[in-house]
Amino acid sequence: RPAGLAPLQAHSEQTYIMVKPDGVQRGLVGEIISRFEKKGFTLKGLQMCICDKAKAEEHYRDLEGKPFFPNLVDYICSGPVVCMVWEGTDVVKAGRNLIGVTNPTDAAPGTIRGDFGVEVGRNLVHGSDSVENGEREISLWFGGTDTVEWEPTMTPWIKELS
Ligand code: IDP
Ligand code: MG
Repeated sequence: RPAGLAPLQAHSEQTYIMVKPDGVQRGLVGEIISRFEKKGFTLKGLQMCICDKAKAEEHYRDLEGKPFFPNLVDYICSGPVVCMVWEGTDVVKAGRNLIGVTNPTDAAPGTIRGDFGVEVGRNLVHGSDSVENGEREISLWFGGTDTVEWEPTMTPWIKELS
């Protein structure tokens, strides 16, 4: 930056992204990770687990009372999920753009749900809807401990601002 100009701040933040059981069973884990990697985001946490009912209910607590809630909890607990923390500029919003809208029927081609999904109850992947919910979800799934501090050497080729 030229002298005298304050450094500009990029909106670097983290989001919680999860490949749901249908995405794992359909062999789309690599595809989904690849889309976030190629976009230029940084993987800061990665683990696999089988979710229990209590955790699924906590994760989706804002949707408790919806008619589809019991099926949603069963779906999320129906097989292994791949849990990830991704970091980057505006990654919460950009991550949801990569994923596509909730119903795969309406999701644009080029998005994960638009390219691979058919029904709202099998929409392959989760992404946090706000920075605050991202923080809540990361601490729920990662306990705040299992993420990794690192910075890719290519960062200056992805981000003008730091
Ligand atoms: P999002 O995943 O796009 O943020 P939310 O409204 O937060 O969408 O809903 C969480 C999840 O609940 C969805 O991804 C989908 O799996 C499921 N879901 C949402 N609406 C419906 C519905 O109308 N029928 C069945 N499942 C639904
Ligand atoms: Mg949501």
